[in-house]
Amino acid sequence: MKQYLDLCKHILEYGVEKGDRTGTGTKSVFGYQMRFDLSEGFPLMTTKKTAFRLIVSELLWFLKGDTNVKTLIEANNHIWDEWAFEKWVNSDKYTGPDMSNFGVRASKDPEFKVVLKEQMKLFCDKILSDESFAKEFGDLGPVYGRQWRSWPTQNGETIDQLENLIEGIQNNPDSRRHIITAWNPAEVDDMALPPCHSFMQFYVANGKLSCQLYQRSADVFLGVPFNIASYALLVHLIARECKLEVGEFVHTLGDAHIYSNHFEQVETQLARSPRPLPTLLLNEEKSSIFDFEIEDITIEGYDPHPKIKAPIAV
Ligand code: THF
Repeated sequence: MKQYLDLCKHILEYGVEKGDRTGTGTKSVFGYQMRFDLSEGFPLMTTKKTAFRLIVSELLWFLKGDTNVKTLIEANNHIWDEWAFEKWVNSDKYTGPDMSNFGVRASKDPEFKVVLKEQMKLFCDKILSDESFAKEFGDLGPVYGRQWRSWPTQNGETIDQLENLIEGIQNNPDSRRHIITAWNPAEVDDMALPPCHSFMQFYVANGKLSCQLYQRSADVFLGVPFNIASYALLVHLIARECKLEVGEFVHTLGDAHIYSNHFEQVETQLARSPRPLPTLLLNEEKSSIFDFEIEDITIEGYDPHPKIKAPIAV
């Protein structure tokens, strides 16, 4: 994962200091590209321990067309909690302690962080136990799953971009239209967070399937390791269904930034040497990408450096 470490170095060296929506502050560059040859091993970060099971449950959640955090919370995956929680605490029905601007406040005020954790726990418990609450406040709006599997058209129908993509790759591999877009301008304002990984294109040559992703906004320390592994997994799943080998994952970044409260963690990671990449194992018995469950997807030979903790910007 030298490519990733080079990206971190590049931002620290050439990035400009830039304010952002979350109020955290970043160092940022615009436009950067990495390439991962997926035949050389599965690109899961080895310079810090990265929770593969969270990456799997998130991708399966997208693939099933789901947009409600309930499914993730049931899988003990909490990476999307903040965005549902934000909708909840900004609603009329929330009567607990003031949670305005909770992301920035938690990073500056340890006492507030305790209160926030309590409220988040209450929120998650209610999502799990109260179905109508989960329906109303667990949903993130028309985010990835909705756009990938049921993009709404003007005449009231929906487009399954993923199914069309797979059919296209199987029937017309040379096509230059193997595209899925999550960026739906008509619905962006209804999403809890507009898509960061917004546009992907697939490509078939020499019996190998490649994918390029355009990511408009890249949280390089926390998000990007997840994004790389997630898209690598997606390529493996589609390649398997289309009886192709895996080619490259090309990762193109728009605003690529390191948050100011991640600088130290990045330095820690840069001081470590990459280790051999793990291998992905997929359950041979599952025939379709739509049938995969969490336990069908595992990795072997993963021996990373220890985890590095960092706060997420909301
Ligand atoms: N918002 C921000 N600011 N950054 C992002 O990367 C991001 N995402 C998704 C939506 N909004 C975002 C959510 N993805 C973690 C990782 C990925 C996320 C959200 C959070 C995270 O905190 N990872 C930690 C701990 C994980 C754990 O073990 O619980 C880590 O160390 O990896 C980008 O699509």
